[in-house]
Amino acid sequence: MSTTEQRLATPSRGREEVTPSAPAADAATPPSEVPICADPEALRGLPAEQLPGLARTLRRRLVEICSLSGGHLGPNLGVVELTIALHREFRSPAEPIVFDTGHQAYVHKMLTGRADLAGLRTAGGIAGYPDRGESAHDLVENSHASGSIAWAHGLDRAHRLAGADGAAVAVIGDGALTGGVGLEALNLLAADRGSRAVVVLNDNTRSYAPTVGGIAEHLGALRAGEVRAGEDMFTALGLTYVGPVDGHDLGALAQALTAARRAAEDPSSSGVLVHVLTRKGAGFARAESDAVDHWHATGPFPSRRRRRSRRRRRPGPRGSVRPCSPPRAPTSG
Ligand SMILES: Cc1ncc(C[n+]2csc(CCOP(=O)(O)OP(=O)(O)O)c2C)c(N)n1
Ligand SMILES: [Mg+2]
Repeated sequence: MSTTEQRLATPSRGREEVTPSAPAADAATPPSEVPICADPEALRGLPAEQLPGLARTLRRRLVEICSLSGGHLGPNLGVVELTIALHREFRSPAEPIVFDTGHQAYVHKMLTGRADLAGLRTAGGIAGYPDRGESAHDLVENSHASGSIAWAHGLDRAHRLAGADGAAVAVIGDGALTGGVGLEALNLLAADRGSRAVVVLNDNTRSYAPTVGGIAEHLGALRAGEVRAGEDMFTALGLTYVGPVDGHDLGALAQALTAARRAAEDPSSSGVLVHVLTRKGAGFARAESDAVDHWHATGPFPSRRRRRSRRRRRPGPRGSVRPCSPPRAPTSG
């Protein structure tokens, strides 16, 4: 058993206050919750002003569900806004979104027919990683880090050869980007003119621990404004660089992803890289303030909110799922 697997299997977290909130430290009144829309087409039709409320519901449910089953809570709390924005800009599954490693795909699952992550990480339940048997939106079954850029680029090439439209997206963390397979794929993508692959770099400055090395320092300099867009390593390689963008600002994300799509569709350009800044554990104080790993992975933990929620649920079901369309039935498992 790996260290992560051990942590996932062990009730490793003490009793805590579960108060998922808006991610900005200085956020004013939190928005009213909006039920989870588990159909990406309906999600694209939601008015933008409802999205902060949707993000709030997703965070509450992530905490409730992981308190029961354990899981990769910190990484998923960090990509709530990013995943919403990705599914609004790109038409999955025709425009595939490949999550690197796949440990941060819970929100993607919740927005694609699996709002309650039923039976997360248990036999017959929703898997902790993308699973082709669960949904057409899970194109790649992974768990191994650093492969997403090659996957997205390969899917993009296949689409172009078949005369199909649209982009293919890789969502890769700053940690996974430093893996050799990721850098190999970036090397090929940077010189492939006409590519419509978009690499979304989810930079939260860490894997379990802070990411180290020259790339981490370069990303830090971009974040700090010491290196400007255009002077970055991605542009130097031949990619189009978009960013850095606040990964918890839904408006800024929408703009950046639209700009990335436009650049990707330019036949004279090769791949595009969008540099997105997020915080692992965002919106859940205990995870955000955890200096060790920001709750990268947790076992089940006690949750007062869960108990309150359970009491409220009786006798009728508590609605966290928008009745916009029935969840897509899993094709198996
Ligand atoms: C080849 C390989 N090495 C190591 C791991 C263990 N692992 C799982 S998640 C993770 C952290 C990845 O960090 P990052 O890509 O920055 O994603 P984040 O968790 O920050 O979203 C690692 C090292 C793995 N899954 N595959
Ligand atoms: Mg990271």
